[in-house]
Amino acid sequence: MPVTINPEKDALVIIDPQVCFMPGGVLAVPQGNEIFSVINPLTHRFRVVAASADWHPPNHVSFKERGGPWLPHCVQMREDANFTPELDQSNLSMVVRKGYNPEKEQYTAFDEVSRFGDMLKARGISRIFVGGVATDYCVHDSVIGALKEGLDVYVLLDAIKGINVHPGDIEHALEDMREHGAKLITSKDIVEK
Ligand code: VGL
Ligand code: ZN
Repeated sequence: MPVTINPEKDALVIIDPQVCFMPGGVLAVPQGNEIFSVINPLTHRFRVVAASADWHPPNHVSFKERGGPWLPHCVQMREDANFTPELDQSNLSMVVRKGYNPEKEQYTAFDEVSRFGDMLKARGISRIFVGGVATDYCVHDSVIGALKEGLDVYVLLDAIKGINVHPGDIEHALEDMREHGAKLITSKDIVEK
């Protein structure tokens, strides 16, 4: 299904392209680094390019020592919260942080504090094309969050990777995004005007 980019209203949104989620990182997403051969060229085809960052305080409720499911990861100001050097940041125009409330697990980049949806709309954006990690956590929840804010959402299947803590998680996440109204495409479907 070819989709024509309109730079006035389309944004590329890259979910959590951070060191902690890349191979060698504490919450490595298998093959997570392979998305950048798709994402980096795409960053030069959009006027608005946004990236989210998982940005946890050291005592975050999602960490094992507080009963959560995850090893400490993406701790504010630490090396592994940085964007991976594999991401081409040269055309990055917005960064949005999430997960900073120590008491709240949050996988979506769209919330009342970040007001990411409003920031995009203020720049004229009504459609977003989403890549990043992890398909079954922050990509899924951010896509659902964006749809709830009335944005049109295209998920780029060749620009996302998931974890599959339980077999089938990635498949379910894709199906759920589709059922909520996201369109699942690949970068090859994107054409210039
Ligand atoms: C994520 C697990 C914990 C993600 C963030 O970015 O998908 N996953 N925190
Ligand atoms: Zn996290």
